[in-house]
Amino acid sequence: MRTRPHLAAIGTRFSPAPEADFADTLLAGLRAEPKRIACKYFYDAEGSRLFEKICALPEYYPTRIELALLNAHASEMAALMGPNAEIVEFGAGAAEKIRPLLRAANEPHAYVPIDISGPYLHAIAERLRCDFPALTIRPIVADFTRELAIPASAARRVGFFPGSTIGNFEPEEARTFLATAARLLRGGGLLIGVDLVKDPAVLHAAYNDAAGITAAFNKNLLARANREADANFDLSAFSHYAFYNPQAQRIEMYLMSRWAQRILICGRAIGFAEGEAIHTENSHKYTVDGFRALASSAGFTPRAVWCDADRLFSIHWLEAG
Ligand code: AVJ
Repeated sequence: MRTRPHLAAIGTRFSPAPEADFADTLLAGLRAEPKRIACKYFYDAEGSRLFEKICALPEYYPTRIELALLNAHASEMAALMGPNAEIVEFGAGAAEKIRPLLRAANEPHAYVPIDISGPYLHAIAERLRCDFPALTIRPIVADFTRELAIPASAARRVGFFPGSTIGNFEPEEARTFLATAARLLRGGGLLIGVDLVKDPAVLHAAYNDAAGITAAFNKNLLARANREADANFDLSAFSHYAFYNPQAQRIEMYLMSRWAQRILICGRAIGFAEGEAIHTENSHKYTVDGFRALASSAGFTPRAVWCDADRLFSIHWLEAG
């Protein structure tokens, strides 16, 4: 990420490699064995819009249930967050889920949405400013999976990390991320949404929607490569493939080459065998107790948990002592 000069020295790197641009990362990932592309590259402006459409799908329950939990328990959650808090959201996206909390919050000091997609984030921040004119909003364009850098603040800080984005980390990476967050949020806490293990048929449907929006979201990686990395992918030559791996307790998502082919990225050739796949996402699911144990091991004290009646999704308040 481009570190701004006013960012304080709380930055913590999760990866030693310097940030390469999309084309370089793409090329390296497609030359690796097996082929892969990190899921954060889904979220250019087009991918962010497609993800908003996923959130509205009948099969994709997480967004709907999490929003219902936030609406139902906003005042309790806001009370735990405390008065005059600086609320930092990791991966703010459309920033819809923060709204019930902002309405219930006791004069928040500021709202600091972090997102990887700059133009999208600034548009979202503008929209929020219209609806919350008294609120200080300080958007930060950053890749929080690489570095957690937030300007120093005298205010008590609380984190908001909804959507089960934590599920994109491997459990060990999730622990590292949480440990860094616990240091950053000391004296406050973290409100975090976590998708739960459940009937695999429900999980399968959520990542294989009938309207094909998840497939389009997955293939947007290839479209983005064509737009930004001078690539020549034929989107119809790849299949969206997503399934639940019950032993790893995660959804795995792939783009599978339907036949042997050769594509070009910035003039460099990449070969695909028939049926060869690019791994594009893992989305880990947790049990309530399993996630609380992970948070404890990262230095948080797990407190309240909210779940829907069917135990499809959970929101946890983790205290950073
Ligand atoms: C944003 C990572 C929570 O894993 O459910 C949705 C992304 N991928 N459909 C998820 C996603 C395919 C989503 N997260």
